[in-house]
Amino acid sequence: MPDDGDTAVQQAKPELAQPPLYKVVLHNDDYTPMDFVIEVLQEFFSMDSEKAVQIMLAVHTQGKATCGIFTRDIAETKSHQVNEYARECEHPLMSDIEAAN
Ligand code: NFA
Repeated sequence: MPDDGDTAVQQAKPELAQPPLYKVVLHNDDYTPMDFVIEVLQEFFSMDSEKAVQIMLAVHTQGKATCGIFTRDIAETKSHQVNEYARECEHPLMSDIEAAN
């Protein structure tokens, strides 16, 4: 490329690095109704009812399960939205995020 006098000319990289990914993790509790958890998984994570039941039961029996894997901003936003919606509906359901790798 021609020299424009700028000493900080960047070379194009062949590809950008992949951004770090985060899991949204849903936690079990003794009070949130199963149907409410299924509704949350369908609405916030676009699961069909079969997948939502499967993940709800994994949380119920194993204590926690991953609902989805996203970039950090999207994972944080989804987790906040789930926690806020559960609180509005007066259920103790909680999610948080964990580094995926
Ligand atoms: N453990 C809850 C119950 O028995 C159901 C539940 C599942 C809650 C998954 C939170 C997450 N009603």
